[in-house]
Amino acid sequence: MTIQYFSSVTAPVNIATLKYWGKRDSSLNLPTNSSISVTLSQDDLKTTTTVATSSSFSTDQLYLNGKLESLASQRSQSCLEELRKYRKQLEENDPSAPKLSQWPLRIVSVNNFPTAAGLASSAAGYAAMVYAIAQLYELPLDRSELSKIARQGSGSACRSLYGGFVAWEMGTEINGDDSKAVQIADVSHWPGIKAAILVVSAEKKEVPSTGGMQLTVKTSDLFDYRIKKVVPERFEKMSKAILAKDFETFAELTMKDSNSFHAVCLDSYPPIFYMNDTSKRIVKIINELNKSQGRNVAAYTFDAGPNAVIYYEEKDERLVLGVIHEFFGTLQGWEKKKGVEYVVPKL
Ligand code: 2P0
Repeated sequence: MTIQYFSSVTAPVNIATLKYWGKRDSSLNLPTNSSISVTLSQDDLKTTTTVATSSSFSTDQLYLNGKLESLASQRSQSCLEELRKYRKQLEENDPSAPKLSQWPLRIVSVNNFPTAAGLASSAAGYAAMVYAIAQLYELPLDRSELSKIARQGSGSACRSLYGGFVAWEMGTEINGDDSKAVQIADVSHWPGIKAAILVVSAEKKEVPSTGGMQLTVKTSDLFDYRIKKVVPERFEKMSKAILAKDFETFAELTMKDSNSFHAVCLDSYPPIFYMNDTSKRIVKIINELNKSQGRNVAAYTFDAGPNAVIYYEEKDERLVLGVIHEFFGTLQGWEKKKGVEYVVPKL
């Protein structure tokens, strides 16, 4: 009889409110600045990954959304090597433990949202893969330790190991040992906060993040100011705003940081455009809404694509969704209306 071991997990998408953009070491995925994100609920945008290992498998295999994909990239190999290294240590300490580190893995991963459309699919994907294999291997590592492995797959993946409000501390060590995710606050700390995702386009993004950020690091004059002055101050203020449940400040910092990130993209040479005309319309609508209320009732943020995430507090849901409804159509699941589809995940 062939013995197989299985493990299955889900990892949710995280959406940065203080953006990671720039690497100081591209093989270890060490960032040029710390970042902050909000992890969406497990019930909504997520990756579900099942891993199996068996001595009867011939090679490592990955199926992503039903398609056989390569695991040959350095990022995937780094994650698998690290996880096997830890498993091997465990086997050396416990000779009765099965030698799973020597067996091939079969990884089956499914996203319930558009892949590579600027919706952080690589984040949920690598977080789920690392977490599933760590469970399969019964590794005695906490989430911060696992975040360092997931980071090597995709920088933003380290933040999806935690729920709620999460910081990725850039760290200073050359080997990346202190570049890890930590939880600022659990989602129950600020239960009233919500997010609406406006899917302007589900197409694959034109400029992949890795290449985009390397171009920015190399060519943008504004970039240095962003990482040395803007982000460090904003990191402190945003962490405090989250702990104080101060939506006014959180919203302002979130919108400013989205603007700052897209400004350094535009300042790259040749320039990188992620936002399109619909994205810009969303910015204007949210600004007008906030102005009309005399306070920030909503905050927009855009990643490496034209899709928007709108943060708001539950008490303002009717107002915020009403405005979105007015401009873009009904609010039923992923229904397509006037160029934007939207979903309101639970946080
Ligand atoms: C973020 N983004 O903080 C920022 C904001 C996109 C814009 O993290 O090269 O896919 O795999 O480390 O993590 C997208 O970058 O890049 C990203 P790699 P990743 O969420």
